[in-house]
Amino acid sequence: MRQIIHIDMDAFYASVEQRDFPQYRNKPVVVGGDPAIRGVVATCSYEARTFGIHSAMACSQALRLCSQAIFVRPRFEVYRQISQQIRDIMFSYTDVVEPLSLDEAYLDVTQCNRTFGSPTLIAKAIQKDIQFKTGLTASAGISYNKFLAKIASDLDKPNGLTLITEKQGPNFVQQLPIGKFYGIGPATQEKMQCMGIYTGDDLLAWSLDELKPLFGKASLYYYNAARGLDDREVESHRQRKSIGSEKTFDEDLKDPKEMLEKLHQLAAEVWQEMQQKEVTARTITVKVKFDDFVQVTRAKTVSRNINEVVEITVHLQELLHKAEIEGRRVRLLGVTVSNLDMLNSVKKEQQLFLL
Ligand code: DCP
Ligand code: MG
Repeated sequence: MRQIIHIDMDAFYASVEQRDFPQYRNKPVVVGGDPAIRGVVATCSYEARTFGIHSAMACSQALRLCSQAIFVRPRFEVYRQISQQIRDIMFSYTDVVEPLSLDEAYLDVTQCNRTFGSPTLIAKAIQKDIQFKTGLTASAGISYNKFLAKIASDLDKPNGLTLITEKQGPNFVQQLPIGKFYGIGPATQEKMQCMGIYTGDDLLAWSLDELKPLFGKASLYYYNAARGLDDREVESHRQRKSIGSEKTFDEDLKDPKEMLEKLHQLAAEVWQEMQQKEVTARTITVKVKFDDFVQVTRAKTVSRNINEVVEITVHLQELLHKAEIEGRRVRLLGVTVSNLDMLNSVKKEQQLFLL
């Protein structure tokens, strides 16, 4: 039986703003667009939620609900850095971490021996580490599968911890409104409600053969979910720290122009891999090994994420020059990019806004 933890930061963007700007604390803070122009609420502080403000609401509506609300623009760069800090903490407990967005992730801690291998104590320790390192709170859900762990983390927000045991699972699911099931969005919810399915208990009455013609491939997932079962694995793509390519030459290079050419080829390979892995990067490193096996690296960190191969190649000459290659023989060259970020999630996070 698996031991899964789902961690979700509390009012993430808004909590970060309240942390960094004390004047926002205990106040209704809305992170998102400008209410004067078209814009939506990305998230809001718990104080703002008491006025009925929530994610995806038009900012103009939020302002109508709460005239004293403080509207702030998102600072993605800061959120991303914190997200990385949180991930590092998670990876110190298990290798099996699946981030879902900047502020939440699944962890499979079945093999984790820390804190006596108790998933509840592991979750508590992670929450404590997050609070200590970032000054922010997270909520944790613990269960024997992803479906229930995610639901559990939402039950006692903020700064909560909820365990759903194997014994409680099936009963718990029975009373759950189907809109809360993972993967059941508004459209499916409506379809199910038309069939008289409002809760897990209602769904339980349907056999797999009955569900199949109506829901196709998703049927088995729904059928199992109604029984508190979910066999999806936590898919960890352990975040790579860098992507690089290097080459040792049959004959040492003496001509700086030729060296630069080789670096361009290596950069093209790196760029190709970056595209395959859907990552972006901010640091470019050139490695040079001389004929006496002395090795130097020269790096440069740019202020914006790399989006084009030229944003790598444009720096190669300068970095090569800094390696002091003039008049020396070079046996190996390498290009590496680091400070990686996932392109997908970056895009997704930004698309959530229509700023
Ligand atoms: N987000 C967004 N647009 C949305 C929903 C969320 O930009 N429609 C962003 C802002 C949130 C972050 O993603 O801070 C995390 O989303 P959550 O749904 O986890 O919301 P919060 O962390 O803000 O609140 P909660 O305490 O309910 O988790
Ligand atoms: Mg959250």
